[in-house]
Amino acid sequence: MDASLTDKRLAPILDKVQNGIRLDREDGLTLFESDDLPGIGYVADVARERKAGDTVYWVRNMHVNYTDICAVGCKFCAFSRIKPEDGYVYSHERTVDEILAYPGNLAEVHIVGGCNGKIPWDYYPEMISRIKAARPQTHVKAFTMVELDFFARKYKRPVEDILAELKDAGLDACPGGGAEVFSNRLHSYMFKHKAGAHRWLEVAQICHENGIKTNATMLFGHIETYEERVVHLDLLRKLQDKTGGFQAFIPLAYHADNNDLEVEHNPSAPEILKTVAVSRLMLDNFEHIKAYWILMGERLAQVSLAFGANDIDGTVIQEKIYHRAGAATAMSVTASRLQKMIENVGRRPQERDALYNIPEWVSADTKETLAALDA
Ligand code: V47
Ligand code: SF4
Repeated sequence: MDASLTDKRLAPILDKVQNGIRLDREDGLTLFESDDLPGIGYVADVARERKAGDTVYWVRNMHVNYTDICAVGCKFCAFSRIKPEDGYVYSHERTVDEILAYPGNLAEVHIVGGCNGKIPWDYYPEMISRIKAARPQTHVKAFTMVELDFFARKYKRPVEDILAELKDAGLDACPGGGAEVFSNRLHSYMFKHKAGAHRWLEVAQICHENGIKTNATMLFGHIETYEERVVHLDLLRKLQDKTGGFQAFIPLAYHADNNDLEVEHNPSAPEILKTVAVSRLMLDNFEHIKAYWILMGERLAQVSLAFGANDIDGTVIQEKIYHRAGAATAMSVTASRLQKMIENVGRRPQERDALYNIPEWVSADTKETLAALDA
């Protein structure tokens, strides 16, 4: 047995990974149930190296949470405000001002908000077209599957129509939030008033079939079981086999403050690392596993690069969802600090846009560097 493994049940899993054989649900469960964290990390690192080499992606991005008013009432959510008078809706001027205030190049704006029944439909395409007019180079990654489902129900239009109009306005991709855990048990207890597993996956499939790439997430570390986590990952993998439309998977560690769920503690660092690793191993058809430093902290995000992650997300600027739920991390980091975080653990930072292409300004820099070398 490989000396890096103390749990002998991991040996056949490592063997499968080394031979490019897909892990099954039972393997996923074995991994989650194992206490051999270094061993799990080792196996995930082998998978990461085969898939992504030494490159770690990062992005110049910012978040816009256009409204916090939401009557859905998910038990774990500290972000939403039920009464309109307690919350806000950004005017387009405010959104554009925030976006223009970003210093220098901006590759991606990440836009999510509550399901606010008082907003008229036109608000959404107009928000995107105003952003595009203000910053034509910036990709707009906006609206989770939950928001798209809400729009379809609220404005009584098929998701396909909604997407077509948003695409015309400039939508480039969708974020991966709102998936929570694909479990009927948890859906009816924790977030019964929004899309469950079947609808979330159906809307994602519609996005992919209409040329819009999306991300996927899993909210873990509360009352879900390991079996439920494995089912979640397996369902994502099945849809990815069908459409190839997912770009990145982001494991979202539960934050316990200021919400209605009777779980008072956050998952531990080992549990977070294990979940990153098992995600990398189960999601063999996902190119990118993202360590979201905002919820892990910078140090743990760096460590997670040895547990299967190959993307560390972005500069962010102003994060509300996790900070209202108790995150003690900073609200933003500079581009140079992000790159240093990656370099300091021996990996190669690669700047990206929302579609994992290299932004134009990087190509220009590279050309300049090459020209300087030739001179
Ligand atoms: O949808 C809400 C989750 C998500 C809590 O696609 C919570 O690139 C933990 O999806 N504890 C929003 N999680 C964040 C998100 C995301 C983040 C970064 C990048 C991308 C991407 C997506 O956060 C929500 C929900 O699943 N969430 N409350 C909480 N108390
Ligand atoms: Fe609303 Fe999203 Fe919060 Fe649920 S997680 S209450 S849908 S803002």
